[in-house]
Amino acid sequence: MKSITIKEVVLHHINVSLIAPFTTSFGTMQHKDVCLVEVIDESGMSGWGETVTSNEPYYNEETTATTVYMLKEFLIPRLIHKEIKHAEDVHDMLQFVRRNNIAKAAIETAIWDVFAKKNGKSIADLLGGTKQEIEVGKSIGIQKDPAALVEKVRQYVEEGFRKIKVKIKPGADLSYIAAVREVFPDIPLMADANSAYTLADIDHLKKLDPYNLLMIEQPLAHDDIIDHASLQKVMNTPICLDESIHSYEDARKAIELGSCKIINIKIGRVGGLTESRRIHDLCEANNIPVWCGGMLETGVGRAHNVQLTTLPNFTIPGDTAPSSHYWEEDIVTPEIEMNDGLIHVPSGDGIGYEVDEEKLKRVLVSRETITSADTSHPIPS
Ligand code: OSB
Ligand code: MG
Repeated sequence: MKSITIKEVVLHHINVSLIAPFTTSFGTMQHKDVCLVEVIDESGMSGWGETVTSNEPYYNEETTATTVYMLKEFLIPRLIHKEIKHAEDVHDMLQFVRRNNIAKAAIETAIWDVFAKKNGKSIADLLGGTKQEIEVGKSIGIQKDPAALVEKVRQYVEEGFRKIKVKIKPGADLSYIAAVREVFPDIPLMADANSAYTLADIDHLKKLDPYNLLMIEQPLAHDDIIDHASLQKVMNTPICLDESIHSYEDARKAIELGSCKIINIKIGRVGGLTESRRIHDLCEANNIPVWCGGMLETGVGRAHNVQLTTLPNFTIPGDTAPSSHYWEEDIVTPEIEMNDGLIHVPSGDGIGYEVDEEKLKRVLVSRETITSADTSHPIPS
């Protein structure tokens, strides 16, 4: 394998608007600032990553602004001008900084892209991915009433999505799920609570069991794995963890405790592709199916999700819906497209999609280029 050395990093600050607001139990998202991280190696080759945050720290503790700060003050200074033998090594090189996983993943994934391109392979090939196409599900935000949700579900089922995920919160749960199940008794259906409940809601949550959901995602606190184990003992519906899993170690403990039967892997939340694959492999060895979650990414983050999902234990359709479900125009060419509920994995090197300079310009706020390791902080070597 050919190693790489980063010559410079370009931070492309963009501002993008979703085609429609997306509501979860923690709030509504529509406009967001995103930082696209372009690493350029000594031969002039580029790799791309994305900070999959939003402007507010409501999903986890990071915001776009904190990821940019961490990148500039700590993460880029640690990596720039150093020989990187394999993209796999970057995760450990960044462990001197605690947490801040979305910031770490933005540059780690960009390095996977440039490393794969340098070696003439796709990221999927380098990871050991086996699929030519991946199954896609649709995550639907909280709607104004159950009837509105049923109409959305109808539209997405007709479009061919292989799984429907419905956001829920107290006051918008049982009646919504019941309404969908009445019209669609057999579709693969799940609910995502984004930590909106506590153990005091056990009896209420158990009322979801008769609806034959594929799973309920993150019903309890964002930092919990103990109460989820208690809940899983009394609920038939499989629990899937999202917010609680930041690392291989978190996954190992959750599996050991019986806190979940399924894990949602998000590249950003776990700090990159290397850790995503480790969690995938651990889950595979423990008969825990995984699927790839989404963070309303632009084409760059979405492309990385497609590459990761080619690994064999991603047996449940992910949240990687096509570009047109989020943006009037995505920033990559071709856009990410779905046919019959499947995304065809691109054959090109790296992330397999090109960032389109003309499209990028239309959402660009500013660009900054970092060429040195200068920082006022002591950085380990
Ligand atoms: O919990 O999976 C989540 C979006 C933003 C933050 C958290 C989540 C989500 C989604 C959307 O469910 C998934 C997508 O379509 O990208
Ligand atoms: Mg979730």
